[in-house]
Amino acid sequence: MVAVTVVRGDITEQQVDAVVNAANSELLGGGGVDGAIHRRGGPAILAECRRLRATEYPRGLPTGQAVATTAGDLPARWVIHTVGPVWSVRGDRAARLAPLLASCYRESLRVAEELGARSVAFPAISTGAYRWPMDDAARIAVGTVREESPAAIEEVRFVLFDAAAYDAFSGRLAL
Ligand code: AR6
Repeated sequence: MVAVTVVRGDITEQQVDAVVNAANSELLGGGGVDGAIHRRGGPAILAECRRLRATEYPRGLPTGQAVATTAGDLPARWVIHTVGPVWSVRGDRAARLAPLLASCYRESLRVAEELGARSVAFPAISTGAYRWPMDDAARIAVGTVREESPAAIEEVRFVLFDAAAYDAFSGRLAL
């Protein structure tokens, strides 16, 4: 069974096989986690993202899907890019989008397994620029990882940047 852990810290510093990037469909960088990963990982990541856009994803990576590149200069071996849904204040719309957030975790783990990764670090996808409420994001993230991690994945580490995120994820994990 997968060991799920929660740490407070920076995703770019994690010594795991794969780190997950909270990207956007363009795959060409941005702020938050995405900015930090490209800054610390160096130009090799962007070069592979550009190749992916020119080949497999000319219209961008759809929300809820995941794709891997090199991790460049990061301690990890791979970066798995996924695109979370943007939160909607309309309750019915948010309910329709929640499966896409679960899909980010499921698809990232599927890609990780295909690569041969055994340890994967996730940020709190969609909880920054995309404004998903932290408690609900933690519920979806922890539930999906616990129930749907492939057998070959030994460790999933949630890496939370601030105290509120850490509290939400560790509280959910304790349930
Ligand atoms: N390590 C771990 N967590 C971090 C780090 C870090 N270095 N930096 C920020 N966080 P966000 P999203 C937290 O905005 O909501 C980008 O511009 C942050 O506090 O990175 O999925 C992309 O290009 C928050 O809790 O991702 C997209 O356009 C969480 O990581 C868009 O933002 C996610 O925040 C994606 O938005």
